[in-house]
This record gives sequence, C-alpha cells and structure tokens, in this order.
Amino acid sequence: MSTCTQIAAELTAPGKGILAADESIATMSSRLENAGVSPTADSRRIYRELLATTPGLSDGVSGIIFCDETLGQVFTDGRPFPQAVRELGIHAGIKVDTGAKSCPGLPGETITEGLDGLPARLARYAELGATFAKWRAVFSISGRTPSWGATVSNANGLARYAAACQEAGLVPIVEPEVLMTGAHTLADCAATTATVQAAVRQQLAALGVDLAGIVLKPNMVIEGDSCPDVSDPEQVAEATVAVLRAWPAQLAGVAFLSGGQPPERATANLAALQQHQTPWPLTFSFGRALVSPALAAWHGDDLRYRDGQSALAKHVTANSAALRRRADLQSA
Ligand code: 5MM
Repeated sequence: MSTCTQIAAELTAPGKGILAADESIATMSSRLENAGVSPTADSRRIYRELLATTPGLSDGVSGIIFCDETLGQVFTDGRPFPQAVRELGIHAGIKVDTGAKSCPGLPGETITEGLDGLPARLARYAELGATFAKWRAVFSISGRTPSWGATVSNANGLARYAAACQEAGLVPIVEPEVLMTGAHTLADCAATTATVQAAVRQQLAALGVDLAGIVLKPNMVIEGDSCPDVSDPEQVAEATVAVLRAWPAQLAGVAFLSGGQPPERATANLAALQQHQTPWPLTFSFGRALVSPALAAWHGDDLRYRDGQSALAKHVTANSAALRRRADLQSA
C-alpha cells in the first residue's frame, strides 16, 4: 500500500471524519470579529488550539485542516501545530489553494488559484509535518452558471493540484463545491453536481491521479437555501448517493462539506447517507457545522474555553455516532 493510500484510509477510518479549521486569515478574522474577539494572529492561534485540544477529539476526528498561518504557529507549550496534533493521534492537513478569484472571460464566475509554485510549497508543508492537503473549487447555480468553461477550468485545477500532492506524498482532498446559495431545487443541484463531478473525474484520470490516494470532498445534493421545497434527509441521501455512484470503487472515501447547513441538519443528512451501501466510506469534513457552535460558546472569553471545547465535542460525537450507524448496519 502506498503512503497516500494508507493515509487516505486513515482519514476515512470507520467512525471518523475531518475537521475543517482552514479559514483564510480574512474569513477567520471576520468570524472572530462577529463573535466579539479581536482578530489577531494570536487570537486565531488560541482558537485553533482550543479546537485541536478538545478532550477526546481523536475519537471522532482523524484529521484537521489548517491554513498556512496556523501550520507555522505553535501551541502555548511551544510545540508546532503539526507535531502537537500528531501527538494527539490526528493528521495535520493544509489548505493549499489561494482562493477563488474572478475568472477572466467568465463574468461572475471564479477560478481557484494556487498552482504557481505549488510543488515547492507542498515540499515545505510535508517537511513541517502535514500529511494531507485541501483545494476547494466553487460552482454556483444560476440560469447561466456554472458555465462549461468554469467547470472544466476548475476541474483541471483540482486535478493538477491532486497530481502534485501525490508526487509530494501528501493525500489531496479534492473539494468541488456546488454552493447552496440560491433558489434552485434538489434536482437542479443533482444535475449540476453530476456534471461538475464528471468533469473532475475526467481531469483526474487525464493526469493519472490514483483515486485510492485521494479523498473526495463534495457538497451533499440539496436544494438552495432560498428554495421553498425543503428536502428531508432521505431525499438528500438518495440524491447524493445517486450522483456519487459514478465514482469507481477504488476511491478512498467521500468526506462531505456542510455548505452552510445548520449543524443538526448536516448531521441528520450524514446519518441518512449511512443507510446506503456504497463501495467507499461516507464521512464528514465539516467546517461551519462543527466550529460555529464552538466559536459561539467561547467567544474569546478565557472562562468559557471549556464551553467552546464542549460544544465542538458534542457535534463531533453526534457526527461520529451517525457514522457508526453504518458499521451497525453492516454487522447486522
Ligand atoms: C473553513 O472554510 C474553508 C474555506 O475558508 P476560506 O473561504 O476562508 O478559504 C472551506 O474550504 C471549508 O473547508 C469547506 O468549505 C467546508 O466548510 P463547510 O463550512 O462548508 O463545512
């Protein structure tokens, strides 16, 4: 088994998911400010340390994705984040894209950047102790989007990133996100997600990416946030698995993003997904659905540090329990 295959299997091990704590400095700063915390490098560091040192975190979390700033920071006791997290039994990952930027030629659409100098950055991240990476491309549904140009360009970026990661010995998390923003229906989301994922598969194959050494991080198939017809967990799960069935069995695993769903809804949908037999594990790589309650409970108050950790632990436990339903079904 190659290193990437082994790490990808560990990231998607039964009962475990991934914590996405990789907000860019700008996003993290604005979330801290909204929670009443002064956004400094140290407050961002303290918050990520709060998350990572949550008691029992490794029972339900196999890996934490950080951004460049955090990967170079240290715990209060002086240990670098990657080392300290590794010593907690958790893989350290790194977001390596540099964000979704306006796409020349395609007004209103974005292309995710970050390929320039990527091999050298990956080598440095591996040296720092990262074992996996993440790159997110975003697609929005409207009457004219996503265009084929944006779909193929972003799929090619994801594939070039994934190939570079595997050459560097890092597992790429491949994240094509169809956004929930809008009034589109579940069926609209299913059609767009299928088209986007087909383009990603084609580009991964064209660049010889080994699917056994990647983790796919897709959106669940779900209606837009202003669509009046709200789907239930069984509908989301059925539509999501129907789209995913196009992926070959060798894919290491699927770790869903939460996409702005309320935490309880994301967990209920994840639980419903476990009812479906699939050749790959279906787990979580949630950001907001895990960290928002923790940030709200802590909001920068030293006296509420443990409350922040308890809020995170509660949601990790609930999602891990949702995954264990799959193990129960398989052994029944
Ligand atoms: C944590 O948010 C990540 C991106 O942050 P920036 O936009 O600041 O770069 C994001 O990629 C995240 O990892 C995924 O979208 C999943 O997060 P959600 O909140 O959708 O589960």
